[in-house]
Amino acid sequence: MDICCEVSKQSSLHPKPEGLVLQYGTAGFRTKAKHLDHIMFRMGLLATLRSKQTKATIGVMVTASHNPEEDNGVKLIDPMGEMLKPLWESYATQLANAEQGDLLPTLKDVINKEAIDMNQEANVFVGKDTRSSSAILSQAVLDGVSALSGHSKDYGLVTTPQLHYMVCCQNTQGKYGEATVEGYYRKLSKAFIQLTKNASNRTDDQKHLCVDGANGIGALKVREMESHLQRELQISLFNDGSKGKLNHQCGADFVKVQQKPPTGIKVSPGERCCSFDGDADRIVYYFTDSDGTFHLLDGDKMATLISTFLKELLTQVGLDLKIAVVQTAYANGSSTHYLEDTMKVLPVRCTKTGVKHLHHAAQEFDIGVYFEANGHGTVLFSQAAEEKIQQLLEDSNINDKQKRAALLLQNTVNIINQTVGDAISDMLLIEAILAIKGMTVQQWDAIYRDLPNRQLKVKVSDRRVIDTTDAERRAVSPAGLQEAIDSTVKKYTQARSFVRPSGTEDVVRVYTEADTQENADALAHEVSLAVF
Ligand code: 16G
Ligand code: ZN
Repeated sequence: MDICCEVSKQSSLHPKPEGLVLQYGTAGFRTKAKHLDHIMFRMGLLATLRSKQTKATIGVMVTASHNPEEDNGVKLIDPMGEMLKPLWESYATQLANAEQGDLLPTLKDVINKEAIDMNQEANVFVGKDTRSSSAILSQAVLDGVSALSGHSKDYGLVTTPQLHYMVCCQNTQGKYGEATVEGYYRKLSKAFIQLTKNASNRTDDQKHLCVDGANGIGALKVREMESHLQRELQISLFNDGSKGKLNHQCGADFVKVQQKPPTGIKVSPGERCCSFDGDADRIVYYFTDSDGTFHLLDGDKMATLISTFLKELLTQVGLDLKIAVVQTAYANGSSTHYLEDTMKVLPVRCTKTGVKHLHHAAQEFDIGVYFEANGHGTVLFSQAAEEKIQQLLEDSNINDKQKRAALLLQNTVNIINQTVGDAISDMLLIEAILAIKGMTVQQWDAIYRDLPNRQLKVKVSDRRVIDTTDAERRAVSPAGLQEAIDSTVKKYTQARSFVRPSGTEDVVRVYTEADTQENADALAHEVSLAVF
């Protein structure tokens, strides 16, 4: 059957509600699940075109991450496991918003613009999170792929980073690993076991970790992974989805925003805990001390621990590799200060919010450690860096200390999911580093003290009137806003503030930090008034 016929026939089973307009944003498409059936079908079509054009496997993940259970969303994954190229994001938006009768012409427009050979084979990997709407929505993606005669592989329930990993493995002919969930567990757990062999006399207490699975896919996958870890990590899993609702009063976003432990977790003072978000691409650590004070170890603290560890190993092996940390404006001022002045992991880069910006900036270095404060992050190693580490291991002239450090570096490369931030991979890396350094979570927390901070949302009639520059740290419009912020900030000590329009919600976000929580709160209040 001719393609036009098949697309028309199939798309009528996934009709677009007239007038509904959605945009492919930083998190792909995301809204109430009931509005997404046509979007899913069309993203199946688009992924097939992208696969034909790149002659590579493309991924489609059905998830709304930390959003409520009633929401859903979809994101496309490019050949190396990275986020979709911006030009194709705009095709995604055009295709999503074409009224039913305009779908074929819009599709043909993309085919012509990109000169796509429709005889080229297409392969699409599909994955989904645990939302009740995900099964039917991922079927709509599969229908879209088959309408253009593409081949699909349905991975079923996987975390977002697992699907990114599969796509990368497939397109590198297995060089990155085996494109199966079992292969993923084997690669990461093998590296974890090798790393923890370098930690002496760990007690059961040190091996123990409480994990809040956000009642989502991460909980399922941690359970599957556990048997591979040979009891080197002993996990108490909470919010495993058996009782509670996805992301409700739990998960990484809740913990980070509320600055308190999730519900559904029972822990003793001082115990090391972490929370995943709903699709397990974010993680934050925390503990509560004996007087009940809550301590959050967010993306900045993870970036600091990881970059310090890597820098020490590089010094030990004597490799001259350029390492940098990439952050966003949300990074706590104390972390930037510590990295730049104490650690001298130079340079520290600041980019706009959104994974693709950080990922891109991190690619410019031999080793780029990137984290958003919200807990999304990973480490990128350039090909040259990986080759140098390998050469070192083959060098018979290095001494035992260098050999040990080189092996640690190699296993660190293997434990990391370089395609995207990955809660499971980040958790294993952090656990391994703490074990090797013989460090408690309290000692890790004490590396530097976070400046008290506050985030607020402000509803305005049109958030697009705010335009920013300097990695979103300064507002260029409306006129006078930045001056108002500057003069308010001057009234406080150790203060900093910025405002930016959200990329995922119809609000303006306000961020402040200052010497005390009261001051950070008061400053946030004053700056919000200036935004109106
Ligand atoms: C998206 C981004 C996340 C960012 C957040 C900011 C990706 C995959 N996700 O969820 O990195 O922190 O948006 O949201 O890029 P905001 O613009 O509403 O503050
Ligand atoms: Zn997520």
